[in-house]
Amino acid sequence: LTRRRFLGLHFTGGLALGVSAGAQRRPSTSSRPNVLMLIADDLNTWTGLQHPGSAALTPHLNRLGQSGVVFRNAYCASPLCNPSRSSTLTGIAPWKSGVYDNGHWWKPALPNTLTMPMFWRSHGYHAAGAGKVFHHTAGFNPPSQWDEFHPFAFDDPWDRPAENYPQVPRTQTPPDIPLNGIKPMHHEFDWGSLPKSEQEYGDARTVRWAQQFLSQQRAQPFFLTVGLFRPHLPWYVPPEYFEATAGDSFAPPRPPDDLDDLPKAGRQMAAAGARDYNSAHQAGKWKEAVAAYRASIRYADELFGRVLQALADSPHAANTIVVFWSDNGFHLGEKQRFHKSTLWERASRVPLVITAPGVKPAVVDTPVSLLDVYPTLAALCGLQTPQGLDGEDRTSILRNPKQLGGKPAITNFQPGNYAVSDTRWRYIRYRDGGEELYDLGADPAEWKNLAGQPAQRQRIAQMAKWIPTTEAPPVPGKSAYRFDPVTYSWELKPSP
Ligand SMILES: [Ca+2]
Repeated sequence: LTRRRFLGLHFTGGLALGVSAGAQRRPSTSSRPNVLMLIADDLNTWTGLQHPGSAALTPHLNRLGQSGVVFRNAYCASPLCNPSRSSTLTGIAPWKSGVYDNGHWWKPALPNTLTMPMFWRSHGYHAAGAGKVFHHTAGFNPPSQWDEFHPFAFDDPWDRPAENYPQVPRTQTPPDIPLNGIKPMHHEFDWGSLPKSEQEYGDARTVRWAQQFLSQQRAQPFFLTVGLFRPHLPWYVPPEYFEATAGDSFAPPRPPDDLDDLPKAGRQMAAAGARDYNSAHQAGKWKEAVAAYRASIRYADELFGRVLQALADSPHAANTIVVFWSDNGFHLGEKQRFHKSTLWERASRVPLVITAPGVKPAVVDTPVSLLDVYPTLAALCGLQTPQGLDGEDRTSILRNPKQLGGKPAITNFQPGNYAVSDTRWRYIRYRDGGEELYDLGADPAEWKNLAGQPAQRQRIAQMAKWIPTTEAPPVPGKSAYRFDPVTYSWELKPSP
């Protein structure tokens, strides 16, 4: 036995002995499992967890799925970084908090809310984070949330203006940017390999820090969150990942008439993400863009694999819950657009895996929400779920994976726009009353909007009942505040 292994056995064995043997760890926390939360950014369902055609991209996530519970029908509460992450990490739905957009700071809106790291800290855990956990622009990651936090290093500091990224050093844009050759370049829309070693990529740095963290023996249980920026744009990854996916010619089918049966609000939502898609298309590089996104998935998987290997090699392997999720999905041409911020499956259905000591591997089709992560992890740790959370404790599904939930999953984007997802049907209703209904059993890509069919009125009425009947008004936007990144405080400007 190596020393590390020995410590691992000692730690595990100490759980039962902790109280009677007078171990140094506090009895109230010594038997708690650790939590390792892994977060991907803009990773859609193109992993082996939900899409067999993508299994080769994600060997490490596939293995994680085989050792835990894969939620095939998991949905974000909002298909955009900040409202998704803020709602998952606070447990408060966007329509309750009013945090609907990336311009909505959650902390001044919810000053007394116990976020996930704060909740676990309040129960004696050491809360550590690395990379992108809360949204990555200034004002979303208060240092008060963490015992320790390792910040994310951007691969494109030249594209990070001071007002949003005061912590990023100002640099000149290198002359060969954009690497994809598509000009004029719009913010972040680029892909290629940067002239630096793999170890210097921002996500690789995040992962090295996490590996180091996991290798250490600890007196307290930990709540460790590791958030990668990939496969978020720009798709800058080392060349070996482009090479690894070069033979992967996967591209999503795009019927030319796909938008014809959408209501006006749906067509507007499609159009809002069309610019970069059109520019890639006009440059003859749509498939190259798809391949670059997939190379970024391949790299993210490799990095998550390193963290999981570090856990397996650590003293904590037998007593750590692992949860993996992505904040939202991503369009690669479906609905003739790129990006997120839609209520279709491509942007709102996400990967979600939970592994925990004593929980048997399973695949679950019951729809769940990322809002369920917080109460479910709390219950798995034996902690009283905080009051006022909008998600549900799903540990009963972990114990009985065939159990069908009674409720569909709700996804919101901006006030008044909602999607309702059950195991087979998806209903979308926009603020102006526009509707879509899809039979995912027959039409998983949501090409045929059935909402106009009289035979579907009853189904629509049943599904519409799940849409919140009251919603919080949007919180004040960034322009309403003076934010000080040094003291991490907000002051409402006087109304004009
Ligand atoms: Ca995102």
